[in-house]
Amino acid sequence: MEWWKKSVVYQIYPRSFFDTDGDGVGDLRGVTAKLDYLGTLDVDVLWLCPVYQSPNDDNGYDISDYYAIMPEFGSMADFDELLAQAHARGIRIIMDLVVNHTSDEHPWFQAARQSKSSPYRDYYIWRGGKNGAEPNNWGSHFGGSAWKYDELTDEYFLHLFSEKQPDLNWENPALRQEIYRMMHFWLGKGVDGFRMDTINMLSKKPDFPDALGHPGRYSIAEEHFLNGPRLLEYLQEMKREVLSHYDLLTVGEAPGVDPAGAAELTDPERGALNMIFQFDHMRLDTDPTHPKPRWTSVPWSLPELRTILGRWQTELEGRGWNSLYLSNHDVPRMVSRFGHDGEYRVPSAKLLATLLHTLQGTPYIYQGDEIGMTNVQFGQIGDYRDIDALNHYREQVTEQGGDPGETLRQLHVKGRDNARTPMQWTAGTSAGFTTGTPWIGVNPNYPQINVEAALADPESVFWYYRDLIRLRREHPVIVDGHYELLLPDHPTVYAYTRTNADTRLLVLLNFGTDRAALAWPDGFQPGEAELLLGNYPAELDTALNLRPYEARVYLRRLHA
Ligand code: TEU
Repeated sequence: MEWWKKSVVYQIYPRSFFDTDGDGVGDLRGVTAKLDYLGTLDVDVLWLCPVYQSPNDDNGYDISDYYAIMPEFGSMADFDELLAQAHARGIRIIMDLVVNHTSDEHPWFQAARQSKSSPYRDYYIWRGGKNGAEPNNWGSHFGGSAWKYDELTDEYFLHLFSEKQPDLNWENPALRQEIYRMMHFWLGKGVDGFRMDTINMLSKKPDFPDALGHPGRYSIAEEHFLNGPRLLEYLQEMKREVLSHYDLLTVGEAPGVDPAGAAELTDPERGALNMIFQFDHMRLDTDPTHPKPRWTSVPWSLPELRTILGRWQTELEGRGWNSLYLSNHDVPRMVSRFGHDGEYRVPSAKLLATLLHTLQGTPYIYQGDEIGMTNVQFGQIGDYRDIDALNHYREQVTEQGGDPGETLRQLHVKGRDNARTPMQWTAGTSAGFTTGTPWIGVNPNYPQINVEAALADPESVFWYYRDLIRLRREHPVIVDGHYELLLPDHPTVYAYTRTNADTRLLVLLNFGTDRAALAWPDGFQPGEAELLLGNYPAELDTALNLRPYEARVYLRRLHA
């Protein structure tokens, strides 16, 4: 079995992880300093969000030099040291690969915009205007048009994200070779793979048709740039030229991909990647008919979550491989979104962790989730840092005169800064994240929720994660077992088995705040199976009656 199927990945957002030089910004030495902590958690792989040189319009997702480290994060020597120290502990490191766009401050773009005859012109996507306006009605993910007019050459360039993130033109073979060369540079240093940013946006429909989308001036033209005509061809080329020469973990961020599409991308022969991040469950609590679905929040239901996750389990089995995640740096904290961040914070954080670690696929833990960090409610827009949040507020409030309180509430529930507040290490000043002024406010709940307290409490969320990670190593059925749903109609309980040749695992998850009385599933009567892990003290009674947010994992040997 490939190592990346057996691994647990821990995602680090370096800016918010740990600051060693007091400038209020996390750094690479901060990651190195916490390797022992990560070793205690026992994760196998670290995914570093972008650490390359960047003007930080979108916190490193706007790269101005792929071969240099962002000075705020340290130097290339710091990076080499981190990689060596991680490897010495048996921890692998994957990098973020952001190649749908660069920063507008990248020398390629600087040259490209100077003249239509620059050899770099065609590294980006330029079009003339239409009737004195943008070439089409495509909207940017961060608001406004996806085209920006550049007076130097009287043309528009495409930016699916901020206007400081011009899209690269993958149609250009010279550009593709530059990217492969850069990938070899990092892989040559010994990095163990890539998380590929917005990878299914690389191929746009060449005629750039108008978006069908919503009425209104601009709309996000997913149907014209997701999974485009040449995507698989580009990725197969990347595999041939780069990926196949190393032993790597590759995971592509791929919104709008269904299981059939994922199977195509991750098929060991015809595909190119090990796995993708799918987005179906991230859209569960949004209103798709709204012009800005991402900022809406509608109640989600367990039956829908179960249907989505189950579909991915079943349809990808034997064809590709799943990645498992409930949060990352772009979405709210998972305990606030899918659990209960009040009274049941601890049991619900453990319940979600159980789900994350017992489905088939590779689990991704987002920093801070292992101590049950929650969303934050900043009181004013000035406390927010994310370009997406700031643009949204500007559009809603400043430009359209909307209600500031309502917009702030949207940021409280859905904003990306929820996940980006500093990692809470101690109950001391700034949660022990920095001795300086943190670049973004610390969540005020840090005196209760922090690593120091978690490590000291044997019942903490942290030690429960550590147990889950170890179970994965002890019981191959967690990696390879076939998934089967039980209790398909239960309103609050998600129950499933995972079965391989000699073992069956039973997972019971009560997503409700009420008790749930169940019949014992076949073969799991008291005495027939072993309780491997649970988030409440074991009950001695013989009835099966799950407590609020209770999670249990049982194991049964199939051949005595
Ligand atoms: O995200 C791309 C993506 O598809 C979204 O989830 C995006 O964050 C959302 O539409 C806007 O809120 C990736 C990165 O993970 C994100 O941090 C970057 O901002 C983005 O690409 C651009 O590089």
